[in-house]
Amino acid sequence: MNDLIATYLIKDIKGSPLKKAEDIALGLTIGSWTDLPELEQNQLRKHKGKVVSIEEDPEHEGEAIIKIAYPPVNFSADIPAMLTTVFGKLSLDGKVKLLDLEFPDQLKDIFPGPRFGINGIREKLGVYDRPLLMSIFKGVIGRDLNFLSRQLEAQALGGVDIVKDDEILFDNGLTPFEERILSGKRVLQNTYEQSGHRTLYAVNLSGRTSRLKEKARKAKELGADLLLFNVFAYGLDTLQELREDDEIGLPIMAHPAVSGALTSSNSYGLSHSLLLGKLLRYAGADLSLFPSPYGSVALEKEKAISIKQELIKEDTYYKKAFPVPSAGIHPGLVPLLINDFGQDSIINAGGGVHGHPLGAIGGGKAFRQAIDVHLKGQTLIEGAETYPELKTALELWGYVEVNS
Ligand code: 1AE
Repeated sequence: MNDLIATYLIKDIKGSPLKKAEDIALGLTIGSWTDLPELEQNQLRKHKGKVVSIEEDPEHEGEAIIKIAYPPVNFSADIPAMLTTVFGKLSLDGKVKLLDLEFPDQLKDIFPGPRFGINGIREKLGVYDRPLLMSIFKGVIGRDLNFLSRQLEAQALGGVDIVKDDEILFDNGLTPFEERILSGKRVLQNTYEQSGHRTLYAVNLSGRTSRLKEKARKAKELGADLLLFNVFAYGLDTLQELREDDEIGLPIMAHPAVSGALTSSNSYGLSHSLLLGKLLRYAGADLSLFPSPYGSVALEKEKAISIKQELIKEDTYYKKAFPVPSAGIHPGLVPLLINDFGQDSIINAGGGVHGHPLGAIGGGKAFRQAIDVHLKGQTLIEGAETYPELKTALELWGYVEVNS
């Protein structure tokens, strides 16, 4: 099959699901079919959308999963054209959720996928045998570079592998983009010399779309490690443009800000696995952040796992992207995170690092201890007997043990 196949969950179907499916297949391609004279049918046949399957839900009347095949000849080879074809007007037409898109090989070829992927990021850090640890600057709006530098230093000395900007920190007079990169490099070189531990900094690439490439290239020139990018405030095609630019050539961390408006409903929008998993990976994100099932902005476990699966499934076309289950994470959740998301994931925390009674150094250490303890096959409580930072964290936030 050379077509792009879209799978929809449709609710409240009035009348026959087959009729609904045919209306979509025709409505989003050639408009009408049976009324056309034979000559026109012959001319338009290759453009006609086709109903692939209809699965009615016996428990919910008027609900069905419908697959429609769209011929690639109808659209240009870019995400905006594809999304507009399969879910343009249709996204406005009642309870329709786009669950998945299956791309034929000829379309997969046009997506770049991650430039670095899981292995490339691990190589930058020299860490291969454990999940990575990431932390987030917190409370940095209205603060100056000195404040940011002190926070960065503490996080790095705690043993964090990557420190990311808060997604709400944009270019500003107190901590301008270029200065953040330069001071971040100085701080992280110093901590590396002190501790021998390498920490990378992800700077928030923000501002008008027309200036993003120029800013990202400047970031590369100044020695930035990674870019944080609020993809869904801009669009997936913008991510793809950044990924494909060889003068930028930096790993890209996709933040899920704004995506909740597109994914959260069970009746409208796009599925989590499609948006935060498959499309982010195809368009070139090296890391995808999404809410974990356990923290402050919790996502149902099945949905969070479905994102992970799309990011790391074997695919000869694309490198794997790091799943980063986030929000409200603390050291007591580490066994659960590793159990559900595997070693090839990133444990990411803001409050869970900075809120530690011993500060961000203690917070980072507690996370690293929790990871080591769990990978050694010990329980967190056993580990807490050896590590005071971990003990303090478990007392403050609690913990969940799993059988490893
Ligand atoms: C799902 C994104 C999480 C995020 O960006 C963030 O800032 C989390 O902060 P904490 O760990 O909840 O404090």
